[in-house]
Amino acid sequence: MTDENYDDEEIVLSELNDEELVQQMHDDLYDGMKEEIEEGTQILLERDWSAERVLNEALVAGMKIVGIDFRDGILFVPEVLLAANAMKGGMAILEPLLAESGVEPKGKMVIGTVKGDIHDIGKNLVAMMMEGAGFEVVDIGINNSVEDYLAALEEHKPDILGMSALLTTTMPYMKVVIDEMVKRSIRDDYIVLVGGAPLNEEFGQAVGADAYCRDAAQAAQMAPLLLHNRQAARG
Ligand code: B1M
Repeated sequence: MTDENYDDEEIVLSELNDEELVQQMHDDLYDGMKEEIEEGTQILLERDWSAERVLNEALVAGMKIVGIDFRDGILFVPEVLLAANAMKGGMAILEPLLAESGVEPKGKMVIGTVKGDIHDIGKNLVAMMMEGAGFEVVDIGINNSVEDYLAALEEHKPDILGMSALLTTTMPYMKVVIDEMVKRSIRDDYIVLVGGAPLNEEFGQAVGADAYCRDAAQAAQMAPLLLHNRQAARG
């Protein structure tokens, strides 16, 4: 077979073994190929992969590669938007699986990305995993001001406030929100969880959050524990 023929050959995702398929999905995510990502996600699920495994090994790992080339100036905003859109295609298929819990809500969470920040993939994942852990989640979207957060707390009366930030320039805004809650004497009415790639434990403490969550799975593990401790402390 000549190279030319080889190039013309279409890749049939279902004929790839698991390892090749995951590799191909990383490439397809990089190229923003939403339909292929949806198909690959479906195939892995049909091969009895858990939703968490598909999410972590095929989608999140692929997005990491996109992030590195974005940082290094190899990919630009339009390409990254396409990659994000492809990732959302896969996530939409995983969502019902990650969110299924079928039990009484353990509590309620309001979650949103902070002002000046439009990254929402991580936040969406946290929302899905929290639903999967049995929480009712009110997602207030991106670019939220203090007023937006306070209005959502007032309206939905959640147990937990979750804030997400992906930029070093927007993460300090979390402190603005928490400081305002302190000023209004409502800080202790809520458990405040923060997360996002540039944050760390120290930052979470510095802004006055109850906890920093490294990823969505940790948020879903930590939330019931903190809620339980708070209920126990209040007798
Ligand atoms: Co943006 N971007 N971006 N971007 N982008 C980053 C964050 C960046 C690290 C890329 C890079 O340089 N390597 C960099 C930030 C650098 C910095 O601040 N130190 C960056 C930049 C610079 C920018 C712009 C400024 C670029 C520009 O315009 N020149 C611009 C800013 C726009 C704005 O917000 N005002 C911008 C724009 C964009 C797009 C619009 C193109 C797109 C976003 C699309 C969308 O979200 N709908 C985009 C993307 C996709 C990325 C990267 C490549 C991927 C982010 C992502 O979705 N990751 C990102 C590179 C990276 O992070 N490695 C990058 C996958 C997701 C599953 O992970 O979001 O970390 P993550 O969420 C995790 C945890 O962090 C945690 O759980 C999640 C799941 O386990 N978590 C929480 C997150 N939120 C939580 C909340 C919680 C708990 C846990 O609450 C309880």
